[in-house]
Amino acid sequence: MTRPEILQIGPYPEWDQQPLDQMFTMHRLFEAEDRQAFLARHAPDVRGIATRGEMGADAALIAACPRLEIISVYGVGTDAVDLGAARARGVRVTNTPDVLTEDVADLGVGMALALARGMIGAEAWVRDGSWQMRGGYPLQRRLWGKRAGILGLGRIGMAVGRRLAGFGMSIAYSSRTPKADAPEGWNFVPDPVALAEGCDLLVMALAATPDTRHIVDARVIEALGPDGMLVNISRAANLDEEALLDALEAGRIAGAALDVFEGEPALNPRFLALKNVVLQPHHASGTHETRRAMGQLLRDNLEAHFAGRPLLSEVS
Ligand code: 8YV
Repeated sequence: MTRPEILQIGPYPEWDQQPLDQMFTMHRLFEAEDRQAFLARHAPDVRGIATRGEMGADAALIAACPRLEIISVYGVGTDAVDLGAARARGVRVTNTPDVLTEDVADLGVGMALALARGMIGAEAWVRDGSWQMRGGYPLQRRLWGKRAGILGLGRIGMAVGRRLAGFGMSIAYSSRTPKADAPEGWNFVPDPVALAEGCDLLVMALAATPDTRHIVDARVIEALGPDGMLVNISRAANLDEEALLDALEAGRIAGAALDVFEGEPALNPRFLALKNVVLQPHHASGTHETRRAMGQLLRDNLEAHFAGRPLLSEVS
C-alpha cells in the first residue's frame, strides 16, 4: 500500500520525525530552497498537512493542496490555520489539547512569580557581584494572597486558576459565558476592563480568534494600573504590544511576563531595554514529557484518519 503523502510545515524532534517518516511520505516544506517550486511538485499529491501551532496553514497553502483531507496541528492553538478555508473544503483539523495544559499553566505561574519577585534581576545581582558589593536586592512585590484575573477560562486558564488559588489568591475570570465547572468563589467578570481593574495579576490564557485581537488594549492595561502585573501565555495577537510597551516604559503598569510576541522569534527591541519584564521564547509547552505527548497525538490523529478510525482530538 502506498503511504499517504504529508506536507510538513516545520521541524519536529527526531523522536517524532522517525515514526512519521516510517508511516508517511513526508515532504519537508521548511527545508525547501524554493518554496513555490517545492509546492508545485508535491502539493498535488498531498493528503495531509502536519504543522505547528505557531505556523498553522493559511488559505493559500490549503488551496495549493487539492487532495488535502486533514491538517494535524502540533499545539493547541489553531489560530494560524484558516479554519474557514479548511471547513469549506471538508478538510478535517486536529490539535493537541489536554496533554500540554499543566505545563503551560506551570510556566505561566512561574513567570508570574519571577516577575513579582524580580527573580531574573536578582539572579544577575548574584552573578555580577552586586550582592557582595551593594548588599541585598531591592524589595519586590508579593504574589500570594493577591487578586488574580484570568482572561479565558478554558483548560489552561482553569489550570492556572487552580495553581494561583493554592497561593491564597482570589480568582476572577472573563470568558464569553460563565463557566459551570468553575470552582465556587471564582468570580465571573465579563468585561476585561473591569476584570483588570479588580485584580493585581492579569493572566491571558484565551484562544486567539479574530474577535479577541487586541482584547488587552490600552484601556485594559491602564485599568490594571501601576501596581498591576500582566502575564501572556496565549497569543501575541491578543495583546496590543505598542500600548503595553508605552505603559511599561512610563511605569503605568508594574510589569509584564510574556511567552509570545508579535513577529516572534524576532521581537520589538523596546522590550529588551526594559527591566520590568520577563521574556520567554514561546516555550510554555516545552518539556520533554509534553512535547513527546504532543508528537504522539499529532501522529495518532493522522494515523486514525488514514485508517478510517475516529479522530482523537478534532477541532470542532
Ligand atoms: C507550541 C503552542 O509551542 O500549543 C500551542 O498552540 O503554541 C505551543 O504549544 C507550538 O505549537 C509548538 O510548535
